[in-house]
Amino acid sequence: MSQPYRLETLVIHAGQEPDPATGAIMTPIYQTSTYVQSSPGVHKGYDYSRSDNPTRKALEDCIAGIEAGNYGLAFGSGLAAIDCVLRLFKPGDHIIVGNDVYGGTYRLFERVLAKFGLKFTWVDLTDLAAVQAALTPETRLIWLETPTNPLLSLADMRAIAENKAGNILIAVDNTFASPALQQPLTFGADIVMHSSTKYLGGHSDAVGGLLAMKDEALFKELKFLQNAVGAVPGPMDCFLVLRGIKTLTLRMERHCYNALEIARFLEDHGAVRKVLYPGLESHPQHELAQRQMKGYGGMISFIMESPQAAQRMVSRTKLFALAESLGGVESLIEHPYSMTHASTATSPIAVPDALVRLSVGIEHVDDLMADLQQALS
Ligand code: P1T
Repeated sequence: MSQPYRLETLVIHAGQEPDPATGAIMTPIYQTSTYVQSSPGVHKGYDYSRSDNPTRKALEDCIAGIEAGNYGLAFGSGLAAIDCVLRLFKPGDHIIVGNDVYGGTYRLFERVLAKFGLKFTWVDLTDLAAVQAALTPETRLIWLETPTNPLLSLADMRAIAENKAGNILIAVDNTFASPALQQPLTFGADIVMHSSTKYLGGHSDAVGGLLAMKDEALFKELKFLQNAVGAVPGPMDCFLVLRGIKTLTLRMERHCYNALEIARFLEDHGAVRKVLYPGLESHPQHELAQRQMKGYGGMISFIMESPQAAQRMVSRTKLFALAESLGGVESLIEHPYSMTHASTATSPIAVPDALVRLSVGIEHVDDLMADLQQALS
């Protein structure tokens, strides 16, 4: 099932049919490592659960459907999904990366993969001339987040895809927006990646990663790597993500509504120096956000007067829980400099130390604003 259905329908049905054996409407959790064969190599499509598992397959087909792709792959974490993409390349290959990304992505690239000879250039992807200038004959991949974690700047996916040479892949980490707000493959990206730990799962109860793509040859290479390297998720976690995705479009509507209200409230608050949210007219790429996204998302970052003020604020909220991660139904608050992005603290892409990041949940917005108000007072 793919294109004739709209996203609100696909999130519930893509990749999932009632179980042929029992009629169970929910995809069973196939909690098995192996599958009986009638003679060597003769089986019902599954031989070992690192290679394939029916619950995982349903999730893989689901992400392909909701990201407007043809193929999906599931992993044990978002970083495992990113790592799989990077294993397409060889020593000496060059990768352009946005200069604002999740701290763990930076750590994986510079502290793990650079040792294997991959070369990374960190570029402000809001500046198309800078992207052009960073291209070399060895460039094989442009890796981007949009909106970025944690500064919420946007990359113009269509413009970047149109301006690069044919042999360079574009991979978009769509974790912050989710396919409910943008489908990168429709803007010319080759690979879309998710930490399904976040909005896709939606309930802060499972760690996972996903990839989706259109091209069959690229899928085959990545599928080979998924099995050869082996960082796959278990069936229970796949089930939880499938269940979470069913309410994705509904949840995103409320995340977006609450976040815009809160962003406006913070922008008017005297204790806040600057609010970063693509839905605000003050955001430098608000016009691109209107063009590229169907909503502005549930993530807000803001800069306080000092690091001390930021640390104090994040320790004082009661409803917003102080925790890493994002994208769940409950609201979270954190201090990126010392928490999610601590691995970049001494790097050229360090985040401001007075920055606070919110993952705005789907509680009543008045309760959320009252909590922020008391924490800022
Ligand atoms: O945590 P994991 O499922 O491995 O996903 C890594 C990841 C990748 N990409 C983005 C944009 C992310 O935000 C993350 C994980 N981020 C957090 C844990 C966080 O609090 O920002």
